[in-house]
Amino acid sequence: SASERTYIMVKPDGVERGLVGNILTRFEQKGYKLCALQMMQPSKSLLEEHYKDLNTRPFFPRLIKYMSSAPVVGMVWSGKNAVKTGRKILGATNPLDSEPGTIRGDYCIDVSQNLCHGSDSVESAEREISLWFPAGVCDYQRRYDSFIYE
Ligand code: DAT
Ligand code: MG
Repeated sequence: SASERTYIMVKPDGVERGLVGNILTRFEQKGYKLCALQMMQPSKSLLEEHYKDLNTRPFFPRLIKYMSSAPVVGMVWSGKNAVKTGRKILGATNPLDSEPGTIRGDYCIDVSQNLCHGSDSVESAEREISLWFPAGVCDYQRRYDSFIYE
């Protein structure tokens, strides 16, 4: 439905490289609705909770260290198929496999510095949105939606 939500995050490398506007613009121009936007320096415990499914993986300590190396910019976008299409806009996890035209395909090379995060299912999106935006996000009607949806 048009109210499907996803959590998209510009990682520290994306913030430091000045790619926040570029990443945000792709979701805006696609037609998704911005529901929340925040810059923050996440704590290790928040990152460990965010990535808890990966905590047995060998790269986990490096992942947490990288993710806490600079601020991140988190966003909530809503719209039809936001989770799956959001992942397509980001590109494959490993930038070596990401198609040109995707964010990762266009701007990075190493899987350990792949610029952005996107929720992988509706359930994880809702979990991540509650985790990163415990006070809630904006809910509003957008007149522009009549140009996006039939
Ligand atoms: P995604 O971010 O596409 O959802 P994921 O959830 O499997 O991918 O992994 C989370 C992040 O962890 C990923 O964006 C980059 C890092 N990562 C994944 N696999 C890795 C690997 N083999 N080596 C180093 N970092 C890795
Ligand atoms: Mg993931």
